[in-house]
Amino acid sequence: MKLSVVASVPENGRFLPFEKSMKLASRLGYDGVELNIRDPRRIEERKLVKTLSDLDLRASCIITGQGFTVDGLSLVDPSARTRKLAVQRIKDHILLAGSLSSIVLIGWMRGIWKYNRMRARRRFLEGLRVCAESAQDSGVLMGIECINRYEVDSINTLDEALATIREVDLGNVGIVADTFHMNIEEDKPIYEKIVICKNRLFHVHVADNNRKVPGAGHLPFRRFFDSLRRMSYDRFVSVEVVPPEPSFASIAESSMTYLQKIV
Ligand code: LER
Ligand code: MN
Repeated sequence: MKLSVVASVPENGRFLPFEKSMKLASRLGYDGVELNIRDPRRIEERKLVKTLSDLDLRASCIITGQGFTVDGLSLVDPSARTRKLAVQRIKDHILLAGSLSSIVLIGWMRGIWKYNRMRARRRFLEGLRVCAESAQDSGVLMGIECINRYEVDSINTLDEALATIREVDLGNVGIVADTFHMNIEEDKPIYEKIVICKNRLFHVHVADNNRKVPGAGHLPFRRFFDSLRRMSYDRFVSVEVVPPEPSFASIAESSMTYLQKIV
């Protein structure tokens, strides 16, 4: 099992504070960082790749959700042009993920389904399949994140995610589980439920029940990590605190202090 922590990648010109954060993550003993990126074409890719490799940090995963929350791009948008732009944005993330050997997370870019659930599901699967086929060509894995119902109105649970990836039927599409969302949505404790993902668990986000750092609330992380070990899970577990306050440094430090005792 490897540990990473989420950081936002700045768009052109504000790289220095990010570099400082990366140095801290490396010093604290993280194996990698998870990258929150709005538009991969607007970041300094060469600098990013070099910084990570100089610090011996891996990029665990790319979070793509700002494509929807900032730019309004979703795979189920009523406009075919917007759906096409959403697919293109995800393909841009896939290209970057190819050079970083990271996975690509599909969260908020699934959009909102409530206006016509059947049509939305069809459009989502169509878009996802196109992206996943291009990801396959670049050797990139894609993970559908289960997100709680107060944020999105589809694929809230691991069972729903498993049904979805079965339908897509491509080996490079799996699940991203997030302990904060699981604690809201799942019918069993997080340590019991996680095992249903088996080898389709591609990535894990950890935050406590209050979405603060692990250990700041009451989620049973020891038992959760026991389950991951029993599953022989050897991919990344990534700290994702929302909002990322008081600072990257504080989140990275206190999470590592807690996690190194139980991982
Ligand atoms: C969304 O709530 C979430 O958990 C993030 O990983 C962004 O997709
Ligand atoms: Mn998450």
